[in-house]
Amino acid sequence: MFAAPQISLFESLPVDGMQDLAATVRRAQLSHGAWVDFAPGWLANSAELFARLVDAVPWRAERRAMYERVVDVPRLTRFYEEGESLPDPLLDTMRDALTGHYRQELGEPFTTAGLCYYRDGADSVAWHGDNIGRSRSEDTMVAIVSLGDARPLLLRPRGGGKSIRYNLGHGDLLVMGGSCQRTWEHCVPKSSRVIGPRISVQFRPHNVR
Ligand SMILES: O=C(O)CCC(=O)C(=O)O
Repeated sequence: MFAAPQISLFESLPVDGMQDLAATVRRAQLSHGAWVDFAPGWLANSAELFARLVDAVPWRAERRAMYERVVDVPRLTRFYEEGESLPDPLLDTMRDALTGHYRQELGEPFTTAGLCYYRDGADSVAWHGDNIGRSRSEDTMVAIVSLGDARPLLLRPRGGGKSIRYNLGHGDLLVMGGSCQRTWEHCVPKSSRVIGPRISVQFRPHNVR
């Protein structure tokens, strides 16, 4: 007699609100040994985490020198160093899930969490690579989980070239890997449209920033 395979209802549900990465993430190979993994909607119920982080994180407004003037950095930030307590236990769970999936390929765990709060379309980050520390000379990974309203994250080859665009929001996961921080740049441009706030959570390994 034919016996239908028994599939537990729970096997198809996300663990801790996160989809199984092995089943959902899709990789795009870029030039020069860079790649991007994308898992739309990786984190379910991301609006709840967004609301908790808005209140729990001691957001900082930074200023930086630019063309002989000191200007406001157009977003709020908070960087959590290795070993520092994260402001919400779900961030630990997310970091550990990412380490679980990528550790073999990355060769080490994700250890830090950088949080950026884009209050509206006027907040942004300019073209850059995360190439402070080992990422200046070594391949590595930076994993971004996006919460709140969607904003485009653009990538282009360093030195110029056609850009590619990911619309990141609502629990989407994007991982930049390989040589991406050295050979490509990324940015979140300003927008004149009415856009609600967004939080970006970036997990990085030791001495990558
Ligand atoms: O907002 C994002 O997701 C990108 C953040 C970023 O590139 C950075 O802080 O270095």
